Amino acid sequence: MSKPTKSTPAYTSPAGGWGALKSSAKHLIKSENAAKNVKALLRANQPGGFDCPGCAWGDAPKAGKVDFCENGVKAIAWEATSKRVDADFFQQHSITELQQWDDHSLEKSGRLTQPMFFDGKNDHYQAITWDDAFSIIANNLKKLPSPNEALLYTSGRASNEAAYLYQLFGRVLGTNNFPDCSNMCHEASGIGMTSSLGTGKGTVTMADFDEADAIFVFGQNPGTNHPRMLGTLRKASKRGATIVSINNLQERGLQQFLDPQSPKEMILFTGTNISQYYFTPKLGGDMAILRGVAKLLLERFEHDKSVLDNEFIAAHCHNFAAYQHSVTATPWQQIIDQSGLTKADIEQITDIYASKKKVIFTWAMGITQHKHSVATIQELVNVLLLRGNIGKLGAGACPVRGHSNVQGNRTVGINEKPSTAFLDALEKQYSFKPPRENGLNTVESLQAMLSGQAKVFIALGGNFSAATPDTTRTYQALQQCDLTVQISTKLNRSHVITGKQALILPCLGRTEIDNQNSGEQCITVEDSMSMVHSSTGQNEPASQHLRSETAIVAGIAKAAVGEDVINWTNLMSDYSLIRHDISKVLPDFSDFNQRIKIGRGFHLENKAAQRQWKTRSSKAEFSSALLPEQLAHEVAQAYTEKPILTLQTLRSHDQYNTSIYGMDDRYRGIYGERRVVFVNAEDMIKQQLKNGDKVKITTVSNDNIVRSINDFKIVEYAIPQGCAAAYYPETNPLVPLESTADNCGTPTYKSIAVTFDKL
Ligand SMILES: Nc1nc2c(c(=O)[nH]1)N[C@H]1C(S)=C(S)[C@@H](COP(=O)(O)OP(=O)(O)OC[C@H]3O[C@@H](n4cnc5c(=O)[nH]c(N)nc54)[C@H](O)[C@@H]3O)O[C@H]1N2
Ligand SMILES: Nc1nc2c(c(=O)[nH]1)N[C@H]1C(S)=C(S)[C@@H](COP(=O)(O)OP(=O)(O)OC[C@H]3O[C@@H](n4cnc5c(=O)[nH]c(N)nc54)[C@H](O)[C@@H]3O)O[C@H]1N2
Ligand SMILES: [Mo]
Repeated sequence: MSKPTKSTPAYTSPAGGWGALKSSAKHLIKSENAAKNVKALLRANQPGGFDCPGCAWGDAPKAGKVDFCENGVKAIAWEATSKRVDADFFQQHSITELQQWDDHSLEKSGRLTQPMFFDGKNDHYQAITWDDAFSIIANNLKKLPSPNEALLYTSGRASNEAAYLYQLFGRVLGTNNFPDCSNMCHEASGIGMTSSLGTGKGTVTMADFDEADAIFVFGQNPGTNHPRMLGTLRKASKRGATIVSINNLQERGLQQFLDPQSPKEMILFTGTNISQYYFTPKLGGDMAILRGVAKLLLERFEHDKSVLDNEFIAAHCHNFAAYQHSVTATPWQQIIDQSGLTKADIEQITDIYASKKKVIFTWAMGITQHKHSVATIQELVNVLLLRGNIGKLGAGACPVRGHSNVQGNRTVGINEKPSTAFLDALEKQYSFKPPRENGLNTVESLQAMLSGQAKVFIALGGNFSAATPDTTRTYQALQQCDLTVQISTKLNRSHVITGKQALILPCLGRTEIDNQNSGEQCITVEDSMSMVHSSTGQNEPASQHLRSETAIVAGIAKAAVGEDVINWTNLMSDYSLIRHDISKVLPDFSDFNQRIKIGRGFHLENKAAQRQWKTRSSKAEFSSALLPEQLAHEVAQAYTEKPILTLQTLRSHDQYNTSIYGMDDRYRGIYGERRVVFVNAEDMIKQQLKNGDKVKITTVSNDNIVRSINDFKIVEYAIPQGCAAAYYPETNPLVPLESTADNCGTPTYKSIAVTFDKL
């Protein structure tokens, strides 16, 4: 197990606690709308209130108890700012000028208030009516020789209703080109789990966390990205469950947490220890750890038959023999080299795992954004299967989603590779022929734009230009489009990196009241535990010109494909009609409108959790992939003489993806800056670098493209040798477009081979 080194983060208080309260208060006050925000917060994640737009962690089941966190406060305050980006703003600032602003300054300018058009001639966006905006989109779409030259991106904040209408529009138009943020996020979890378990979703609910004997947290930083999960882990830890963290960095939130919602802890200033065990592998080393655990379990099984759940394996699993063979064939030296842990560490992990009856594995981007992510997720599942840890209370697989409704978006059809069953259901419900060939994912969409095969880009939320890899080429791709359209709440990079023409369509946020012809509307979302619940905005809209995402999608659809097949006007006037349609197309949503009225909604059935396997063999599949022959730095060594580090790109405590709330990363001891790179002391000596030195970081690749970012400050940090870390999106220019996960297409944001040049 890793010992804290001399360069452990400067933050020594528990995560949460007074630091979190102080920071929440600061962000509330800075939002200049403090009273409104406090009122809004009390409605977050409550029956009749709105679903926090912060993250996709499940809700605490107790109604009436406040259920928000420091970073939820930031998300809500960020949306409810009193600042406005209106037509005057765009008159004052040209697009060329705005391109020079940093991401923080762009978003901080405030909420977008009215539709704006860049006509390709004048360097300023100009006000436009909604109808004219819809006509411009329709004309551009109609001009395309094929509907497959259109790309319909979705970020995971859109409601189920808006997302459903959006995919329906695309399919009536004739394309399955639905690149989405999932392609950059948990895609590998969906692919790996579907092949192994027949479901792409987590198999646990909140009730399982109350029963688990042990919870293993892989490649995830909940203290920042899912703070409400720390409440769940705290509760589990307090009742004696063992929590094991496996993370490249020693994240503060995974060590100690002081719950700001516990008066006793706050007054006594005594946090709860979260992880009893903490292991810090090399980047991309998790599959090797898991393979080591499997190897030990199989060895121990020779003497002790209780080590594996034989009955479960015999009754429910397929391909066990092939897996055994693959495990036996994996040498220990490879396991140790790739994981960066010792054999004793792996023995200890195995001891803990084998001594617990009910175990949950959770994971996030530290697992999903590597070249061998799919195989790693399949190995997580393999190890769970060995001891029957799927489909019993207190056990299971839990990919912790990112955006608050990214899981729901997929459920209702945002998928470039839709299932035949889903398309059949659409065809039956609406009597039209949806396109059957697969569409393009995020990286493929960029490639299609670059090669001139895609010309119109529409984004339902998000910040595509900043979130995607290979920034220089991404910009070029977008700039080659005839038209780029952004449906957004706040100004961001994607509004100023435009196609030949561009539209900004400003929408209501999750926290705002949504009035349509039939009255006030609620929307629905699905969290990481597959709980579907309704969300009703409370705040007055930021501007009277805003439309809801659903109404904007309906407006585009009506102009582009007319109302012969679908009556868009009708559907947008009353969202319960959309939910009615969803219940017809997706059987799991039967009685949708009724079921969301009860408590905090309903659970979507998960067959794997009931030990029914929707796989080819109708059993849970052991996957027998071998460990990768080489990791990123080993591959890169052939292309340079210089010392190579593997860089992971991650989130600071003061950001939500590309939305930069502030310049601090409290738990990692960083204040007032973001252009920093965390490096191990030994590597600094090897490269003759000192704390505070400025470096140029360059990607090592063999494609003759130079990818460099300048002016990054070296920070000595407790990180395994050979690894480095820096914030996204500043580092996105380093990620080659072609560097994607095998069988999945997710950019390898967590393992980029780089070199440093001292400036
Ligand atoms: N406040 C806030 N909340 C958020 C977000 C946000 O930006 N801000 N983003 C949302 C979204 S879309 C997502 S997807 C999630 C992201 O949630 P996370 O996945 O927690 O996000 P990252 O910051 O990318 O952190 C990755 C973590 O994995 C570790 N790690 C990296 N590589 C490896 C590895 O190879 N092995 C292991 N074992 N660990 C590794 C890193 O040290 C880090 O702790 O959060 C969601 N919630
Ligand atoms: N290097 C690197 N790159 C990464 C990652 C990484 O770890 N490293 N992580 C990847 C991951 S996991 C993800 S999910 C993607 C995120 O990619 P995206 O989802 O595309 O990006 P966000 O930054 O979440 O989008 C922020 C913008 O969304 C808009 N917005 C906010 N709320 C709403 C709303 O309610 N409705 C609408 N219509 N718009 C809204 C605002 O205008 C805001 O500027 O980034 C990926 N990129
Ligand atoms: Mo994400």
